[in-house]
Amino acid sequence: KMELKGIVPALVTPFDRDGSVNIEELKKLVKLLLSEGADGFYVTGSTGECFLLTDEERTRITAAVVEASEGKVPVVAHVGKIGAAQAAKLAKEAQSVGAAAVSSVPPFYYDFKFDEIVKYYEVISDAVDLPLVVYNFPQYSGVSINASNLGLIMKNCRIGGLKYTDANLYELERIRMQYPELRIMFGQDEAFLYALPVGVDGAIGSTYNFMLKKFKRIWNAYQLGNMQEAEQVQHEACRIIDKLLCVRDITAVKYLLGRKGIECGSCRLPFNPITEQEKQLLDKIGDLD
Ligand code: NAY
Repeated sequence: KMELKGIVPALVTPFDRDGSVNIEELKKLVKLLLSEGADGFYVTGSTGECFLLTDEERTRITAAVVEASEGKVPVVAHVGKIGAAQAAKLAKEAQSVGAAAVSSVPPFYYDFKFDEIVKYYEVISDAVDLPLVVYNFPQYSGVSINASNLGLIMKNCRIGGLKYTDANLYELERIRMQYPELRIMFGQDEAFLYALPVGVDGAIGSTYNFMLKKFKRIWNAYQLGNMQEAEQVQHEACRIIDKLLCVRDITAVKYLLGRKGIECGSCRLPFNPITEQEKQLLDKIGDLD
């Protein structure tokens, strides 16, 4: 029942004016997205500003999202840290508050060797009874998880899936062919439709916070073989993402959610606050649905 598939928003973390986590707005966002058909939630990931949160905040956020989603969809908690023991501790806490799976980017900094990275995942996996979703995001982590080295992690961990946030669809195809049973969630919203024929099980992304309905339409149209509609909506989404990327994805997503009545505040320092000029650019975006 708690299968990871479909369109899963990588939730933003709303903050109050004083900079503390705004649990009320977060719960409001979860309820809104459930009503729009979210198939799960990915919390305290890159979009959720994970590395700018305390451990206590991360667990509190996971607990709040589990509670607000009322067992209807799986909640995946990103527990990534640099240290294995620290990540394992967060994973245990995520399990205790009801997460359906844990996930982590590879440990970054120090240029860890791949056997060290495998060990890191092993320590997390051993600490909990939950499946582990390996998070490949080479652009930010500096580590590439690919068809050649993924097996080393899979041999030693209870793998629940792979979150693949990279533009290399050839590598994605190689992974899919090599592991037909592996659950793969794609992480580049701007290329969502083009990853579907590779055989991904769904997608996790930041723009599903505010334009989930568009991506549900793309997904449904694709499943029905209606490629023209699927392409048209993907192009609409891409023109919105063009503007988002002139700002910064997280900052822009937070601002745009204001239109839907969800007040997210700014990102934490050292992220810059949004400027008036950036707001004007984002205000030009038409219908989000
Ligand atoms: C997460 O953990 O928050 C994510 O899944 C991040 C996925 C995002 N990728 C990046 C590079 O941040 O949703 C995407 C991205 O914001 C979107 O495709 C626009 O580029």
